[in-house]
Amino acid sequence: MGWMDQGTWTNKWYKPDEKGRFVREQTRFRNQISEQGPHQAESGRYHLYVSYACPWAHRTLIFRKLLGLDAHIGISVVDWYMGDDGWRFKPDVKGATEDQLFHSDFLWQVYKQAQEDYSGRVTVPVLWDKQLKTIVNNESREIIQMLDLGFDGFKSSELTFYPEPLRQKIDETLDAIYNPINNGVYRAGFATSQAAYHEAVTELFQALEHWDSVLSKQRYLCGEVITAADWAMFTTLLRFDAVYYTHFKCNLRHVYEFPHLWGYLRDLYQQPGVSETCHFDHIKGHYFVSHAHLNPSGIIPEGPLLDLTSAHGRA
Ligand SMILES: N[C@@H](CCC(=O)N[C@@H](CS)C(=O)NCC(=O)O)C(=O)O
Repeated sequence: MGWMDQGTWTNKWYKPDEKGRFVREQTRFRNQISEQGPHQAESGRYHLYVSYACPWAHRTLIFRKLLGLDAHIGISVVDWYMGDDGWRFKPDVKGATEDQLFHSDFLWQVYKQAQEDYSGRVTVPVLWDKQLKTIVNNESREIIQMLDLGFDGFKSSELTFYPEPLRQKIDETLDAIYNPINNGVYRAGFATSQAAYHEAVTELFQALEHWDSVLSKQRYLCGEVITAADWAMFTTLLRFDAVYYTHFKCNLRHVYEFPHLWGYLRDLYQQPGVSETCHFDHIKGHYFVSHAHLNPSGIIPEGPLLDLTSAHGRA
């Protein structure tokens, strides 16, 4: 864990605010794939750097897979362990790959290729442009939208997770779930004061109650079709009972104790192609071993025993 200071890797943990709250830094590469701009959609031109452990990167893997972009956008998968050097490449780890483009040892070296004097965190996902030799974007919410709306000629079907009539609602829902839920589990887990933890956990479970009740009346977050908001919710819920409940102390209720969220999670998990993007060995290994200050023994719990393939009854 660390960050880059003017192109040099420094090993530092996140700095909390004065109240002990976890503050997530804004991502720095925010360009777009578009017909007019420098980054145009082309087969084979873009590459994704991901971790199978990371909920933000997982969003991009789901979009790549479900939209049928695998043949057009390559991936490199980092090792699940993130230590003093940050994300690293270790192809001998099951599921991980080498850096397919530069054979780097560490992800920070890829950031340095994009910008020699880069300052900021070194995070996944990263969307890399092989032609212009730079990072297009490292913000998952923007990457998934680009994969969906920017690669129309390359998608294997008409499928979209941004249907035109729902776009405003999707954006509002993504906004609404980000702070209390997607980032909320990290705000709870990385809080350094009781008050900051309490605030995060309270907001998290209030939001989960709210969406559980929404899902009592409709199948998905924005209505009857799956949208980007559902995939953003999914990658957090998938990790919840296995990791966040214990490791981040989000333990007021498991997801399986919410009557609607639990079926909803299984409904999404059972969509064709999704389970292939879910790697619990990387997920559990990453959190329980990489955050030594939260789990000094590095022991990875064996449970919980969840059956995500059981009938969900949501149709
Ligand atoms: N806002 C970013 C967040 C990405 C992010 O924080 N990824 C984590 C992994 S789950 C990471 O790479 N952390 C490394 C670090 O912060 O040093 C996004 O949505 O893409």
